[in-house]
Amino acid sequence: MNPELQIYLNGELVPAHEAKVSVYDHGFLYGDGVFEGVRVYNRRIFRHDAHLERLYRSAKAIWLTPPMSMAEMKVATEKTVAANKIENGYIRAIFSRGFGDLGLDPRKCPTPTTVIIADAIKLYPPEVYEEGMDVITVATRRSRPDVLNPAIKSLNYLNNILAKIECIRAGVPECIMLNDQGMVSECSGDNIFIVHQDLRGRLELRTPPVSAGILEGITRDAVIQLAEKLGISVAEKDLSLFDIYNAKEAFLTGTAAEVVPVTRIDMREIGDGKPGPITGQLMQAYAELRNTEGEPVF
Ligand code: PXG
Repeated sequence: MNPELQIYLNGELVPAHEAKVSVYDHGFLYGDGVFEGVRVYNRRIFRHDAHLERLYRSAKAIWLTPPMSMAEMKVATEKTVAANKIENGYIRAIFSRGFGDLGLDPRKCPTPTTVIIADAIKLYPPEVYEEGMDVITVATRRSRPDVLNPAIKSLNYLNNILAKIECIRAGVPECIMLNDQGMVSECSGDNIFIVHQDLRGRLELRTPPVSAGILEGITRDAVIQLAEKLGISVAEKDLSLFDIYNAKEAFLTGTAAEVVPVTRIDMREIGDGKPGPITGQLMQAYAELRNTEGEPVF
């Protein structure tokens, strides 16, 4: 923690060491709340509106009424980024259910807690982007949408954390999670894409649909948009392990990871074991997009 940082907490900017939330906050007691992770590039907040939309959709899904409008949240976030002079960094925005009592009943929490942190970001090492990442599938299944929908970016990330612990223990930085049907859903904190080649040699970029039980990633959406612009055919399709082991290329997308090539899955080489050309094209297109899209906020 950088003690110099100014944290937005319930309407005020406070020094990081004073930014404290009650142990009776249901975000802490039950993981009852929602959040967003957003990037700042060149003083621009990348796809801020899309992140705000998703934050408010997540809140609606858990019956949480944010204490401010989306427009007010946007201004508060921009103020926090500007106050900390974050030219390139990461924003964490949180609405938790708020201070309540020890029971589950959210009616005992009169006001949601709002937190906005704008800070530096820790990235994967550059080798991963040059040589590709090694990932595994883990035993932990992604939560079923009818039990706890992965489309909700809730503070309850235990499903993802259990998967993350499995891959860390196996010595790799990310993992593929299957859904209850045994199909590929997503990674612990990233979405997944493959380049599929059919029997006639035609290439298609494929990613699991939202119905596979995933978070509808903002980076995923930006990459789909870029692929369409570049004339690469894209399809949201259910993927099996067979499909991903036989992919010509694979990569992950996420706010923190951006576009990261995957060259090994479950100890199988993907394609020729090197980041592929379509992945390279999309990595470059994404890098250009993120540096130029939007307006500086300070
Ligand atoms: N799936 C899951 C489960 C995520 O949490 C993504 C996909 C990618 O979505 P975006 O919108 O970022 O393209 C996420 C988001 C971290 C970290 O520290 C990762 C996320 C969120 C918060 C922290 O690795 N990933």
